Amino acid sequence: MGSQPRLIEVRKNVLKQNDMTARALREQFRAAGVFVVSLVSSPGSGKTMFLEKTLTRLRQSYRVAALVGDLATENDAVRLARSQAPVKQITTGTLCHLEAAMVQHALEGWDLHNLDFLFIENVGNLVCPSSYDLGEDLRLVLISVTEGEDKPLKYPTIFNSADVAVVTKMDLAAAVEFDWHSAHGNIQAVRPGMAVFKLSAKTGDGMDEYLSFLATRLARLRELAAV
Ligand SMILES: Nc1nc2c(ncn2[C@@H]2O[C@H](COP(=O)(O)OP(=O)(O)OP(=O)(O)O)[C@@H](O)[C@H]2O)c(=O)[nH]1
Ligand SMILES: [Mg+2]
Repeated sequence: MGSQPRLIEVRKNVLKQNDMTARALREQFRAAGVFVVSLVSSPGSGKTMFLEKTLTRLRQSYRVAALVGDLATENDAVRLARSQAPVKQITTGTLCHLEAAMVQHALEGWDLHNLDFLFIENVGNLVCPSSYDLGEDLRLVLISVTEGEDKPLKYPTIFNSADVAVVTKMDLAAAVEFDWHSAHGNIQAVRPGMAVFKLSAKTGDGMDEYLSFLATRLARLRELAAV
């Protein structure tokens, strides 16, 4: 009982420090004109496969790179590197989320002016990453059809901290009797008006719409910078 207020105080300070670092990162990203997207989801939703396809497709027209967080392995960085884009792994040890300072550290030596898009795959977790700003322009939350339509209702904080949602593994929708209207309704109940894309990273169906959305957001960023 007695230790609880102190724990809350320590947590507040950690978050405050993270917000300050995230603000510095955001300024750095703005100055370089790079559009930064972070990806959050539960373990195994398909972040890495989706990101590998995204990097491969965008690389044809844009300069792209990625950071990827994982507790213990470098597996995802190895997979993402198949896209030929520059990729760096951040291993968090026991931490279930990335923090702004880890992103800052991982970017040391990278000239952000040479990039159009930077992607950050967070550690697979639907709870921990929600309170940690990474300085990103867009936070994207993924859910896959195999997880159940109720996940937005059960994990509202992560959906509230995100800007767009992607429902992936649509190629498996029929097999698991996925109910799109229910899932979409639950996302809207938690975060009214949120843009939702449905796609399959495996087959590529639905990727075009999402990729043009990203292109539009980058163009808007560049227009604002030119004013
Ligand atoms: N059928 C199908 N399988 C997919 C799709 N996307 C990913 N998968 C599979 O789902 C499994 C998990 O995918 P990952 O990309 O590793 O998921 P992740 O979210 O990066 O996982 P963590 O980093 O461990 O949190 C793999 O076996 C993928 O091949 C998809 O669109 N369709
Ligand atoms: Mg992954």
